[in-house]
Amino acid sequence: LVDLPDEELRVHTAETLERARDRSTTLTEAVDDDDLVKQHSKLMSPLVWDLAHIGSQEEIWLVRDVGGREPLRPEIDDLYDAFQQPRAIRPSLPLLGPAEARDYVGQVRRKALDVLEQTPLRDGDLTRLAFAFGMIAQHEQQHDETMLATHQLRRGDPVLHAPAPPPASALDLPEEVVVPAGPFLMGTSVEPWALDNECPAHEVYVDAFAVDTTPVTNARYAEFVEDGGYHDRRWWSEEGWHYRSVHDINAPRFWWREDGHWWRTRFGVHEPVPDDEPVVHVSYYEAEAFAAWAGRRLPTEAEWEKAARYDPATGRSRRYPWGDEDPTPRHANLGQRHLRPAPVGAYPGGASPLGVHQLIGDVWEWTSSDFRPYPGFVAFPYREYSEVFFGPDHKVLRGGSFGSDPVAVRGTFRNWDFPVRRQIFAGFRCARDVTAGV
Ligand code: AVJ
Ligand code: FE
Repeated sequence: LVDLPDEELRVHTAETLERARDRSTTLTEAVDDDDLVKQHSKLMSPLVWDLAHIGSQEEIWLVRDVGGREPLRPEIDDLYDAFQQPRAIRPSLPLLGPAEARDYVGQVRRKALDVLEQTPLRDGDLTRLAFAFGMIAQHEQQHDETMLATHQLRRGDPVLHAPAPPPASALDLPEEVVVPAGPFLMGTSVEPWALDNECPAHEVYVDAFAVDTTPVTNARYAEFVEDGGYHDRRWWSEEGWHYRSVHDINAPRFWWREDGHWWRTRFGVHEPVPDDEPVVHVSYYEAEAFAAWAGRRLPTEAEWEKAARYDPATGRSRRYPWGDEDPTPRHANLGQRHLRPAPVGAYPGGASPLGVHQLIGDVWEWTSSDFRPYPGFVAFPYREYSEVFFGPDHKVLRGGSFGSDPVAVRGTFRNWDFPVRRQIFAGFRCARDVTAGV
């Protein structure tokens, strides 16, 4: 983006906003109006809330704040304020109906594009190039991923369709590789659309460690289940065991057992659990228990990022595992092109220099780290994006899933959630300590 002439940057930005809107439209047109207004799970909003919330944020940040324009519908600000309205009560609010919500987001978008035409995109701070527009495109894509998770929780016949992901072409990968001890540059001070919590870049020393070359597969996870892992207190943290027991959790969300085989429901399709895909829909506590059972541990966030970005040949941190080039379908399973993770080994073109595969896309990966600010963190543009979530309650997830758009994933991108969450498209990979020289 930094090298694009102004006019191309404007076109790129408008196209990025349009791609997000096409996806929001797909996700909300796939079901009828009843389905849009109803709550499929207490954890999720009605789809029609997400849609109007997307418009409301765009109105507040682009139309009013950046554009200085008159409010379109100031009376609905509070209804779509995520902090004022807990998810569980959202269906009982006097929300815009489906037709009204569509009309509203369309009106906001026309004004936002007009603001884009009139606004200087370079404000002298090269790291914040057209940032407000990039942030709003990411915000819409994040809610699109949330809406995709709502679709996964919805009962009924399949309404979303997509081709199968590519097959594994990198075969016989080693189970793990060693990342050498030493410092690397974590986070970023130059990525134009990085969110506040990814900044600033800072050097971090990381001891040598071994990391899995791929996310943990369903087949491997099923071994843990069949070995009685969910009923063996040894593998679980105190909170994890409490959570497992209270909710009587015995397998990943959406799995069931029939005739001696594991089955799963995936966007309304019932199918055998595929052995070679990364496991998905596990909580942090389950990931942690699996790792303990396997004699391993989850990577820290710094370890994950070093495995993903560090280039031992130059000592530099890359934007992505494969280099500095934006993600393409050759690199990673992103953007809801496929409605599932791809088998491990399906993206040799996306491997890191050290040979770690599928760090970006497929499944979000739980790390052992709490969500905390980097040294020198400054909240931008508002405290409610990240700062209010810092602390021990949230664990960091990295790398994006098949449901994350490329604009909303980077080598530095940090997601966070409660350790009990399973409806998100989350899996994990394992790591272990190695002593120098091994
Ligand atoms: C970064 C995915 C945790 O969805 O709660 C959306 C992103 N922030 N609207 C979320 C977000 C405000 C956020 N996550
Ligand atoms: Fe939001």
